[in-house]
Amino acid sequence: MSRGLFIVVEGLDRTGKSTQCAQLLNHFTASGRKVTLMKFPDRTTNIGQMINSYLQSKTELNDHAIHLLFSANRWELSQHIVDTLNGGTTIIADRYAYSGVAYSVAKGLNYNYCKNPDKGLPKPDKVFFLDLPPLLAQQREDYGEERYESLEIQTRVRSAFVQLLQDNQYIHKLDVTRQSIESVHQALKQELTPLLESSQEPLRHTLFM
Ligand code: FDM
Ligand code: MG
Repeated sequence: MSRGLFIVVEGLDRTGKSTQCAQLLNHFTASGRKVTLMKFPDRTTNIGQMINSYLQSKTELNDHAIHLLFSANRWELSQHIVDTLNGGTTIIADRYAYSGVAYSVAKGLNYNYCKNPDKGLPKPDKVFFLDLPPLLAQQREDYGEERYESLEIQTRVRSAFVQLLQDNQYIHKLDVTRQSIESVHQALKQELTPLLESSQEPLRHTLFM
């Protein structure tokens, strides 16, 4: 049995990540592939509940402390990720360590410092960055409810993502400006085709950014 694929969808808030993850889930399910969705932060764990409370501005936390909690939230699920993939199930993740770096750098934390806690996590087979100008994302529904959802912060988050894209050429940027849900879905599927057709190398814990 071949292992599942680990696919990550990244981007600013309100760029269509969750919609595209759901579309991919439906597509893979319909084509008979075992597939599951993950979302980071996973707000259901104890650590996730602390993160949730912070994002809803119910609690305050030191910038470094919350950075490490986001990473810890990935580490607490890392063995589950490995087992799921080795069990033949594909994972589609709505955000991962790249958001971890981009949002903390946007607050002023050091770029290299931010990358460190996530080193060694399971490495995705494919990372997409859905790119939309922050001004256009801001005009979308439900914007502005949580911490970080302001034009000023999102603009800085995007700059940090641009740096990540430069340093990690394997991240695939997709400009979703003026693109329909369906056309973005088609582009993602097309980009995934070669991966789906080849057999996967054994999984290693090797995330380096
Ligand atoms: N976020 C997300 C971080 O700051 N660090 C992280 O490691 C992750 C995974 O949390 F503003 C931020 C990004 C976003 C918020 O994400 C919650 P959703 O996707 O909007 O729920
Ligand atoms: Mg959000």
